[in-house]
Amino acid sequence: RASLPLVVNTWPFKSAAAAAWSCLQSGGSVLDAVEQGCARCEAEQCDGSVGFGGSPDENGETTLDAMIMNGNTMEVGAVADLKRIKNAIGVARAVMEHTDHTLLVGESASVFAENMGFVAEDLSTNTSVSIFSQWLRGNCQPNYRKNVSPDPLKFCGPYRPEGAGTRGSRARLVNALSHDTIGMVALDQDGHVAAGTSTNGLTHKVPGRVGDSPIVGAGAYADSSAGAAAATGDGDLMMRFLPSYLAVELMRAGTDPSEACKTAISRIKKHYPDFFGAIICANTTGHYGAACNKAPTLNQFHFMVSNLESNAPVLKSVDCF
Ligand code: SD4
Repeated sequence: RASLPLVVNTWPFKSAAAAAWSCLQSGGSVLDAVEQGCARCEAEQCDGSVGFGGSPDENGETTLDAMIMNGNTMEVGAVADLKRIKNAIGVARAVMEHTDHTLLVGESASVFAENMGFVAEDLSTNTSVSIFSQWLRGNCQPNYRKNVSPDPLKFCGPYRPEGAGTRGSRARLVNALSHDTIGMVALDQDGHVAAGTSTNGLTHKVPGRVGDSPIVGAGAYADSSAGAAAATGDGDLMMRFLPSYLAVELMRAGTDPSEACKTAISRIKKHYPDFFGAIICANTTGHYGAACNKAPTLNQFHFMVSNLESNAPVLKSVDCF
């Protein structure tokens, strides 16, 4: 049954869902709810794949991507390749509220954040250091490079096994580490809609790599006249199809949210049958849906729904197709 207000988020990130729901219930706006929900994941390092201390890149550094979108004004704030700042979605919101820009990246985004009063700190932890040093000690596969001879890749040492840097190793890595972005949509009774994401990207990514999460229409999209959506999964592939935008546009045309999510996944599946990814969405009447691609390590996708029916976050799941 549909009901508003409503918060839906990717994966079983219950504490993030609870933070967003209690924010809405205590009079916060949908933007506050999305920001606080995603920030909870950043602070708790949800699955090691959101926030500091996860997914070291080829240099061993953790960098963050995040975005937030106001479906009333269509304003967006986003940061990508953010360094040294833990609260990426907070910085994304500051971009939205204190600049005329949409997306700030890299070192300059970090300087912006520091100037806005965000604390600069090392995003490495014992965990991220050990993931990185294990990779260096092991076969040190450049998982996300293709068509390169070993020679230019000095950082990995002399040994590189056959097949390193092929899509095969990439698919294994994306799945094996169960890399899980938080994507969240929130809707209130007055028709306000917001969406957001936060992630630390992919482990051993090429430095400078930005995924789908901070890209409008890819990682998330919100339009108070239609609904909102957020995606998770292999961002390098998914961002080519703007799945969140597609789901929202389908809902605008009257498609049921589950079908809208399925169509967005199908569009990607046609080109990349085994891609790892899922999407959630909700329309302005409070109906929601989710869909995921059946991949070697993804049969079922779990997500959280919070509305007045339970007055608390409830774990839902959908079978991948
Ligand atoms: C990315 N989409 O950076 C993110 C990762 C993710 O589930 O969502 N994994 O590609």
